[in-house]
Amino acid sequence: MTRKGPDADIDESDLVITPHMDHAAGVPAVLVSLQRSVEQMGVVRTAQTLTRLNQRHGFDCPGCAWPETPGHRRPAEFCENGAKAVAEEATLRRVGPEFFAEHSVAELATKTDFWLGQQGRLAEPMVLREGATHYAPIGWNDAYRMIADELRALPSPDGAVFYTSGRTSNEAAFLYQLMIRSFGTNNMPDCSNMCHESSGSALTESIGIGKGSVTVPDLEFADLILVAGQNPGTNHPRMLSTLEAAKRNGAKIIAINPLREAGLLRFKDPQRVGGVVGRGTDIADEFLQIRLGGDMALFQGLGRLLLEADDAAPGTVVDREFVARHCAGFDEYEERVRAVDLDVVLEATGLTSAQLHETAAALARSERTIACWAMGLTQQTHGVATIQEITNLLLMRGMMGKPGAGVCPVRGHSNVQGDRTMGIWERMPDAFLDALDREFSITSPRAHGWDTVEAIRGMRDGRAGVFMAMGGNFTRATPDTAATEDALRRCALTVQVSTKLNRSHVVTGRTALILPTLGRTDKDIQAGGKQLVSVEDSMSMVHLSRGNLTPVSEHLRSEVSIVCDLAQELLGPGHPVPWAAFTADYDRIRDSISRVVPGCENYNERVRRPDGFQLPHPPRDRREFPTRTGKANFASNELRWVPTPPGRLILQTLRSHDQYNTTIYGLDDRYRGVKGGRRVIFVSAADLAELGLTDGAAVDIVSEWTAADGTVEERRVSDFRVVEYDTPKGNAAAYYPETNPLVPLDHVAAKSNTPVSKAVLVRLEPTGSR
Ligand SMILES: Nc1nc2c(c(=O)[nH]1)N[C@H]1C(S)=C(S)[C@@H](COP(=O)(O)OP(=O)(O)OC[C@H]3O[C@@H](n4cnc5c(=O)[nH]c(N)nc54)[C@H](O)[C@@H]3O)O[C@H]1N2
Ligand SMILES: Nc1nc2c(c(=O)[nH]1)N[C@H]1C(S)=C(S)[C@@H](COP(=O)(O)OP(=O)(O)OC[C@H]3O[C@@H](n4cnc5c(=O)[nH]c(N)nc54)[C@H](O)[C@@H]3O)O[C@H]1N2
Ligand SMILES: [Mo]
Repeated sequence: MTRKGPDADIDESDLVITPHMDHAAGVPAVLVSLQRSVEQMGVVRTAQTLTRLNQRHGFDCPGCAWPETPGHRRPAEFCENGAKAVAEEATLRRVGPEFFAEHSVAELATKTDFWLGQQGRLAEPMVLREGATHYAPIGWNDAYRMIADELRALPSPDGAVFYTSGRTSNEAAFLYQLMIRSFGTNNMPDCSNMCHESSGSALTESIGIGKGSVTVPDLEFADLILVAGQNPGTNHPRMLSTLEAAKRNGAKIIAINPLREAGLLRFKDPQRVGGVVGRGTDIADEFLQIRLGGDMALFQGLGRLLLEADDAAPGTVVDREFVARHCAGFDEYEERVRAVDLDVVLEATGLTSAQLHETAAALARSERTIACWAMGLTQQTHGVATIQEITNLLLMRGMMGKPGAGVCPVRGHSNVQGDRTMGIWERMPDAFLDALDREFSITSPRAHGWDTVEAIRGMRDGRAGVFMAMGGNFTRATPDTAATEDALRRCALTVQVSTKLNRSHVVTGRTALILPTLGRTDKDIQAGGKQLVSVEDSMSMVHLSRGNLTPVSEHLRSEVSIVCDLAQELLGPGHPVPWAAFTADYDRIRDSISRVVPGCENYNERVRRPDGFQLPHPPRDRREFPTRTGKANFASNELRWVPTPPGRLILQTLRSHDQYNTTIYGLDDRYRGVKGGRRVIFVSAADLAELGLTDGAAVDIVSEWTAADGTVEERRVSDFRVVEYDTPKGNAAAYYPETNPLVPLDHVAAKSNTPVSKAVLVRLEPTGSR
């Protein structure tokens, strides 16, 4: 199917299913990059953007948070999906006042996420007044006044919710949290709550810092790399070049995933001759096709086998010196995993005993192990414990704070990690708030605020009246779509600072504002001249990003300027923060960051070095563990896994190859062989036979959730096509965000409160059978 123009919407009858592929990238990746870029931006802008993407004097890719290779960037330091992310942002299509005059909000609400996104860049500030059917233009100053008035009218600052997505620059994020805390609340949910919060919670308890401990050179030096719960071929394609380099250096790679994702099997690097004409590089040496939610059992089982291997040859497996010097809690951990029943592990994981023993042997042999993971581990009820178990394995082997070894949570949004560093968190530590207060002579609130799930509850229950989002698509990204939409509709005012049209603009409070902003690719000129922003990647490297495109509309404002102007309106002229000076010259913001944010000393100078600078990470740098015990903690967790009840399936909700979260780039999930549609559910042949369904059948997916009071709640999405697929029996997969209505708001991970998007209990009913 060729791609349709912006006016076409999805027609699911165009769906074509072909066998899924056994390799990622190759020549088609280059062709798709160019085709999508030219379609959206034309030839000139395509050349202007792709040559500067991820280059030292260019801009940081608005796609994923995978780092550039320090020192030796390649001429094309981007991937197919990075090119799509850029095309999507740098598109020449525009959504201006004429568009909103033509389409009522009610009509827009019937459109798919794909159609909404394809309309183009938001071009002017717009308001939806109470009772109105259409958005109308509004001046920037009037918009700021409207927000400030609504915020001040709240009974308490805690009646406001300020969301952040992960594309916001460090400078904008720092000022946004400063404005919010000056106003008086910590209600700062962010996309991270739905993403790597489980990694942050787990690692903070285990090693004292919630970030990864490795760099790209570490990965290239490792001799064993685990890639668990992650689909890098689609979501972090540049990681495949790193994995390929590691393989060339002799590393073994073990993939742990219910789906045999193409990028985990083989990579054909389109920038190398061998990748174009040759067979490419095999990525995974072992593929553990695990059952959904079985990872905790796997890691505990491996823990037991490693201890037994050490019994057989004492001192060869457990790094006794590291454990004695740097760790706490080993005895309790040891006692627990020795008692793990390996039959239960096999049942929970669906793996064979041979696979388990071979993996344990590889871990025991390895001198430099790295564990990488993403949403397959974090978005699970026991995600925090699972990540602690994988960390336990590394600690036992002393795989922390030495070259080629450590933990590697692979972040999502390009600056989600930086936003946290800059203070976007509902639970920022007091030391940070103290420094903020000292720098600006303000008094930040100390009571913790709401995360994403709590914010939805707060709005639903009438405890919040104003919702503001710095980017993202809260309506669609969050679980339990019906509950979230209802919650937002109860607000007096919803405000979206956005680049592109999405569903959060059409499911609104009684009054709604759209504030169009510059993106990463756009030139940002302020009173003090051309401005630069900075970002932090998944490996704690902080560097500059310089947009160079002429914005598609003169009405766009930078996120920094939006925050500063709103803050002045909201906080009044006598406020001690120099908002106007900050907008004029972002160096001034960075000067403040250097005094407030730990590790950012001398920020302006260091961020201008060729590859920027790396933030400190005590376990990585010095084998120091700033935990409560002052040591790396072996966590001891009761084994949990997710059995599939009879007649039911456990559903994971995941990304296709042609989307960025809620932004649908196109309808070609190429590697999985799904084209022309998105309403599909992948089910194993064994389950189809057992459930009496056939490939191609139309089904409703019904989720079942037992609430705290014992009642069973049902949620339903209709008319999904069954696709027979290679996934473990008892498991199924379908795309996010179409299946978000199925994820119960209260189904969250222990400790991190992350929605459990990868283990939804469902049954399938033939569509129309009710
Ligand atoms: N092109 C593109 N790039 C992106 C994004 C995008 O949407 N598009 N999103 C960005 C963001 S915000 C994020 S967070 C990342 C997401 O990156 P990923 O985490 O790779 O994204 P998902 O599509 O959710 O894929 C989850 C993977 O985990 C596997 N999995 C699911 N459940 C389990 C389980 O229980 N155990 C194991 N071992 N595996 C499991 C799935 O089969 C799938 O391969 O990507 C970022 N990059
Ligand atoms: N069921 C299910 N739900 C999930 C997930 C899942 O795997 N399954 N994944 C979760 C994860 S990992 C994440 S991170 C969240 C993502 O949640 P979000 O970050 O809220 O969602 P996005 O789809 O990335 O947001 C896209 C919108 O961001 C705006 N935007 C893009 N660039 C910029 C910019 O530079 N500035 C501003 N101001 N706006 C911009 C555009 O208007 C665009 O429409 O979703 C979560 N939800
Ligand atoms: Mo994410």
